This record gives sequence, structure tokens and C-alpha cells, in this order.
Amino acid sequence: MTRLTPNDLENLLDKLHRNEEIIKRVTGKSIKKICEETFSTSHNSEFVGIIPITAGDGIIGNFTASLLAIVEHFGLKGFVTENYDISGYHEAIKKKADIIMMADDQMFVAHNLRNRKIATNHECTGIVYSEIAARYVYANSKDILVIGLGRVGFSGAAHLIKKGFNVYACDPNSKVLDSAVQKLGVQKYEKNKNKKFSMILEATPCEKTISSGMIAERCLVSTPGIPCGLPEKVGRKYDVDMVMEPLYIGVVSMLYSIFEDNRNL
Ligand code: 0TF
Repeated sequence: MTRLTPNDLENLLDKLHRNEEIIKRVTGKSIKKICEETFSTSHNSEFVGIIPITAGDGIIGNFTASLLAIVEHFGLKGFVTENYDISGYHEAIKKKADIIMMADDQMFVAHNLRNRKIATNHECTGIVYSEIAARYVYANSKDILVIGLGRVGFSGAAHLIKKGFNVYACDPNSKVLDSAVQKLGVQKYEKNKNKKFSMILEATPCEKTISSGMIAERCLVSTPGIPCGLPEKVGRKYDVDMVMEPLYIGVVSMLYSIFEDNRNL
């Protein structure tokens, strides 16, 4: 997992609006609608407490402020606690937060205290970016490529298999790849077979993971990966559609995954 930097979080609202537009164009739906449909939940005026955490490499400038901006962007009220860590948790409960959000270097969670649901960023990021890829309006088949089978890629691949897609996957670690073949039923992507994809989920912390040989005539790359795995030159040459954003999309997915079920409403 790449640790975000304050730089990644600069102009977050611009990136957010740009990606919201791209998502609408390439899937026909808003990110909120996609999350509502994926998790069958909707929000209910939850009050969100966000706690800065000093463990490990410590506070990331702008991280908790960006989370608050995201929460407020879609109409919820929230606050960043003045205190850090356990004292921050105590403060959030005292201020009657319904949802707690906090992250250290290993884990980023959202916990809904009303219904006890808990979300992890890596799982929800995998789910939402794979959903976006899977909804590509110009897709020419149900074949989809997942690059990188870490926590995000694995979660995305599992979600796509559940949805009935033909998932091809690659990972530099052959044990990880073999395990996903066994556990999930993904197929190994073999470079020499010259198979091209119109939907790609890229979930690695590496550059240049996507080569021109993988890309179909119309192609969507859906990626939370920082840095970007699609070389700029390749992206331009093939006019690839790309959804890529550092925080917002994964956080919306976390929130929807813990909101109240709306199936019985
Ligand atoms: O940087 C990360 C993750 C975020 C994934 C977003 N898709 N790559 N995690 C570290 C967060 C540390 C936050 C810090 N403890 C704080 O400011 O509270």
C-alpha cells in the first residue's frame, strides 16, 4: 500500500468533480448511484467523527480534513476531533458520532456505531473500482483484467467473480497469483496470448504496469493505484478512458457499505 502524501490530497475537490464526471460518462451512473446499487444501502443523516491517528508514521497533513470535505460533499455532517488517538475516540463518542473514521498505516476503517457494520478501505476500494470497470458502457465482452492481487486487487477480483465476469489476473508474485486462481477461480493473464481488454482494474503501487498489448480499441482503466500504472504515452495513443482518484471514491464506498440496508424500505 502506498502511503498518501499531503501532495496527493491537494485539489481533492477538483479531482473529485473531474472523476465524478468521468464515472458518469463511462458507466452512465453517478458514483453514489453505483454505491447504492452495490451495497443496497442509503444514508440517514449519520454524524461522522474523524480521528487523527499518530501511530506508525503519524499524521498525514490534510488527511482528516480531506475526509471531512468528502463526508460534507455528500450531505452528511461531521467533525475532526481536536484530540488524537484514544483521546480522539473518547471525544468522538462524547460528541455523539454515529460513524467513526480513522486510519493508521495498515488499516483505514469506518465503523457505524448504530448498526455495528465496519468497513475497511482496501476491501471497499477494490469493490468500487471493480464495479466501475465492470459497468463500462463500451465493453465488448465480460472479460476483465485485474493487475495486482494485493488487498485491493484481490477484493476487486473476488467481487467481479461473484458478478459473473471472466476475470484474468496478473501479479509478479506467482504464489499470490496461484492462490487467487485456486481461491477465486481467476484465470492467469498470459502476455504472449495477445488478449486485449476493454476493462482493466489496476491495483498496484507501481508505474507502467499497463502495456499497449493489453488494451482493446475502447478501454477503461479503473485504478486507485498511486502512482498511475498507465504510461501517459500509451493512454494518449489509445485514447484510454481512466478513473483514478486518491481518496474520495474509496471513502464513498466505505460509507455506503456501512449505511443502513434499504432493501426493506
Ligand atoms: O495512506 C494510506 C492509504 C490510504 C488509502 C486511500 N485509498 N494508502 N494510509 C495511511 C493513512 C494514515 C493516516 C494518519 N494516521 C492520519 O492522518 O490520521
